[in-house]
Amino acid sequence: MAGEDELKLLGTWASPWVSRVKLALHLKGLSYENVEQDLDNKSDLLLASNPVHKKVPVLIHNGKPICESVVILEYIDDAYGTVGPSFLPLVIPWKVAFTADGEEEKTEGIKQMLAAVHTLEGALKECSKGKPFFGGDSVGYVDLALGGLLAFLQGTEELCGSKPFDIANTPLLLAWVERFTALDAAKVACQMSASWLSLPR
Ligand SMILES: N[C@@H](CCC(=O)N[C@@H](CS)C(=O)NCC(=O)O)C(=O)O
Repeated sequence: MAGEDELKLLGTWASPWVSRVKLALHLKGLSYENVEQDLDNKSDLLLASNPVHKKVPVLIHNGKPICESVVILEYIDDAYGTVGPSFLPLVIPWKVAFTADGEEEKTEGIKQMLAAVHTLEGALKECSKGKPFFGGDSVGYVDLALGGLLAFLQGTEELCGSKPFDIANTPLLLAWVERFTALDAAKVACQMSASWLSLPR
C-alpha cells in the first residue's frame, strides 16, 4: 500500500458495484478495511458519507468519501497512478507527456500514450464492426468517455509536440474524431478551439 494512506470500503458482499471496487483495490495491491454494511439498517457512517444516494460502495480515503463505483475506479487510478496496473491507460501517460520534469520521463509518457491509442484503434475496429461509433450506430459509454477528452487530446501536439491521432497509425480513430466532433452535442459541450498553453497544468 502506498504511503500511510487509510482506505476504508463501505460495501456489502453481494453487491456487484462493490465487487468492481474490490477488484480494482486488489489489482492495485492496495490494502483497505472492508466495512460490511446492513442496507436494511444503514450506518451513520454510510449516511454521512453518501448523503444523496445512501448507497454502497463508498471508498473513504483518508477521511474523504468517494461514491459511485465508476467514479471510485477513476479516483483509484488517479490517486495511485504509479501503483500497479493502470485502468485508464491513456490518461495518465498523456498527462505525464506534458507535465514531465525531464526528457526521459516525457519520452516514456509519449510512448505509453501512443501505445494506449494503438490499443484504442484496435478496440474501435472490433467494437464498432464498421459502424460509426464504439457503441455501434449511436454514441455509447466508450464514445462519451473518450469524446469528453477530445478537446484536451486535440491540444496534445501543442503541449508536448506529439499527436495522439494520425492518418498513418490511427485512421479509424481519426475518422471517429471527425464524426464525434460533428455531433451537435460535441459542438455545444466541447471547447475544441481553446488555447491549451494558457491553462494551468
Ligand atoms: N450506480 C451505483 C449503484 C450502487 C448500488 O445500487 N448499490 C446498492 C447495492 S447493490 C445499494 O447500495 N442499495 C441501497 C439502496 O438502494 O438503498 C454504483 O455504481 O456505485
